[in-house]
Amino acid sequence: MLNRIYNSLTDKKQLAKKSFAVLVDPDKVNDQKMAQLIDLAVAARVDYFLVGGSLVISNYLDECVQFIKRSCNIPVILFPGSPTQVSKYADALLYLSLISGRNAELLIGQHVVSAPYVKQSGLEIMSTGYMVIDGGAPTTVSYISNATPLPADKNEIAMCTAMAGEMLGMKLIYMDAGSGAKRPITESMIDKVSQCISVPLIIGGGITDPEKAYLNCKAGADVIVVGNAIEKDENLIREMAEAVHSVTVRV
Ligand code: 1GP
Repeated sequence: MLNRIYNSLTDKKQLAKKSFAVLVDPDKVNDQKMAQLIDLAVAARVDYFLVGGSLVISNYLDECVQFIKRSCNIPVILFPGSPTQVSKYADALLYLSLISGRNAELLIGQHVVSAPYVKQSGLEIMSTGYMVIDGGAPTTVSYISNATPLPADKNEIAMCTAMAGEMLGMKLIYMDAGSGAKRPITESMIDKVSQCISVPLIIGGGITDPEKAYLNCKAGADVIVVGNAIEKDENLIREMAEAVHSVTVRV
């Protein structure tokens, strides 16, 4: 199995280089919008596109991924809200298990049902311990997952959850306050978790300004994901990418 994308993540982590990922929700874009986003992302040296959402209502997933692949060399990583969101045209797939919740379907059930289909896709599969952290208000992911988010001030629970995920063999940990979260994940939680795991740590949900992205990286995030704020102002791509890439050494 190919490990190209995962190796890029671990190589950057070893060099203390931070990555910036733009999250694209296929329901909210079209070819014209994608063309603009791609131009800005290429100019800003964005590291990855994440494509997916808790709900995907339109049929634009395959087209969206193909459009990105035709237009630039930025790798496309699927961030699926359900097993139907698999596109063979992407480079890799975050194989998410919701380890912060106790919903057996999202821990393992849906994986069992879709395993042959996912394998046949030929995608690089990156097992990911997905942790939904309380972001101050119900988000689509917290509702859809039917699982209680991890309390925002319980750093020790987050730490133990991430450690358990890593020891179970997960290759990435993704802590997410949910799209459009009122309160993004705190630096103290990121610090606590990042010190106890050695796999790359992805952080997203409610990050709306470059300063927050910078502080998250300083605290130990390896990849920053921004979706909502860029949907509102795509010029943020450049500022966010600059902020993330300016962090090279962890404090
Ligand atoms: C959501 O982590 C992502 O799953 C990104 O969140 O849309 O709030 O940037 P935003």
